[in-house]
Amino acid sequence: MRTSRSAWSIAGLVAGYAGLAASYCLAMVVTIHEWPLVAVAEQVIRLTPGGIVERAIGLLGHHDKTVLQLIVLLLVTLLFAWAGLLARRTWWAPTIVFGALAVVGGLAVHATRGTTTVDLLPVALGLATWLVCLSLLTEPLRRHDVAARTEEPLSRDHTRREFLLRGGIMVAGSIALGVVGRTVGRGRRHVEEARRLLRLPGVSAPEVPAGVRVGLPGVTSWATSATDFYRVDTAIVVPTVEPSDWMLRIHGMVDREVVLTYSQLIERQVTQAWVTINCVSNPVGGDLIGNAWWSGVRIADLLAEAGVQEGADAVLQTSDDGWTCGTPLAALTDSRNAMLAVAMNGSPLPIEHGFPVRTIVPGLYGYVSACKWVVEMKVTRFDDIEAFWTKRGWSEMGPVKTASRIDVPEDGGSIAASGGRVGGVAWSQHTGIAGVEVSVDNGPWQAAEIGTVPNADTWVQWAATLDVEPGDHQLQVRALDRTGAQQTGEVQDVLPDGATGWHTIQFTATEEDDSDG
Ligand SMILES: Nc1nc2c(c(=O)[nH]1)N[C@H]1C(S)=C(S)[C@@H](COP(=O)(O)O)O[C@H]1N2
Ligand SMILES: [Mo]
Repeated sequence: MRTSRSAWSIAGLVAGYAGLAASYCLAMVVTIHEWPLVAVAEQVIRLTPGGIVERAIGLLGHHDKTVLQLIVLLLVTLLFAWAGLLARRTWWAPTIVFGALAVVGGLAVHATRGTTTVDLLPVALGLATWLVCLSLLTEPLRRHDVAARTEEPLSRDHTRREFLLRGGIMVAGSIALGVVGRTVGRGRRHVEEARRLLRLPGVSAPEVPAGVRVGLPGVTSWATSATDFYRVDTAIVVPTVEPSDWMLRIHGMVDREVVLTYSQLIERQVTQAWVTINCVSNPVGGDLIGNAWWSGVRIADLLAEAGVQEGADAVLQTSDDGWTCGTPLAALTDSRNAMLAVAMNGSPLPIEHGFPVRTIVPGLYGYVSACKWVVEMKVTRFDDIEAFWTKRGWSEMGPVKTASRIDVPEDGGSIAASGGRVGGVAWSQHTGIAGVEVSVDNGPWQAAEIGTVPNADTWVQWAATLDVEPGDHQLQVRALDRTGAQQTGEVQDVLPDGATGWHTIQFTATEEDDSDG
């Protein structure tokens, strides 16, 4: 007996819903926005003549959107079944149906909110899931039909079982993805809403100080926007913490435990500063570094209220997601601006950067200090603790190492041989940068100009003018910190406590001024 039409349409349906579930789940995990199906429904409302929409709303009351989504869902359900049927004869016909559905979804997403690559990912994943699932499901059906023609009963039973097994796994997987997406999406939407409604007293918008820029196009912006800020964490799904649920507990080797709610925290005196933070796993010349205007509450004051006991030298910070880091107590109690930050660049922290509260400590790498979604600080001794990364071989102390980077020209780029400009950034947080030098082809070091910065906790921009022979050259950069120490040229990898070495690039000097700066 040959396969029935219904088996093929079921294959189309199961594959179709698996694709919807995958795209829904991804949309919920990577963005806070609605998923492609809802975007389609919204576009239908937009494109339908006003009169019809009004009559529909009159008829259906405020259920109109739900009804519309159900209609769209019913429509795609029919298309899924049809795609399955088409798969009986050709592989390309269902591919076109699914492809066309993905294009409609992509266009709707685009029209609803403009597009970044991230917004289109759920559509792409949905399409890939459709095609993979459909081919996995139709493959046993095809074999079944071959077996039916050759009257091989054993193999027919086998293909039936395989079809049911694969279909069953896909249905279960789709349900699981739907549940995950729903849970993640609901949490995120709530928190995003709470974040949008927050008003933070004492938090001001960033004003980029005069003089920080060297005015060379291509050099990384001195102030980093939240969207351009690097992100490093172990969270696959970003923790979503409601400000109203957030609490910080300061305990351990203290005289009095301190417990703070979010509203108690933001009532306190706000401290604000430009601080550059970077990642210990940033390789020489890498871009895991950013500079922002942070607003928050000084940790030193909170620790003083708790009363730190004799013998403590560390604070074990714990994130809402269980991640931990051990921070030298001295860096949290000395005069530097170590803070529980609530805002980045004048707005509540983005969820990815630790909303509602994260730690910022000038001068230390992120992995020992910059705890995002921080909920607990335990005053303790380094001898008694192990934190997430120190367990994995990274150094206990994480002072930032003086470093510098060439942004212009990029490696392999070109500049004018006569008067060509080169530039980049240099940092040595909490010590400060006193100067930057460049060297061409291992020649003498030549001083670069540097921007003037408001404090020792940020990076500086630098630029220099070169006069070299036309042709291929090598360029190196090194920084001098404010204690007079030279950035080391000794090459070391990022493990265990940060990379060292001078950033080195190759470039071509050209006769005419066709620099790409
Ligand atoms: N909860 C949590 N906080 C964390 C991390 C993490 O994995 N989980 N990573 C740290 C590391 S290694 C760095 S470099 C900084 C990066 O901060 P950003 O993502 O805001 O740039 O966050 C730190 N805080
Ligand atoms: Mo990091």
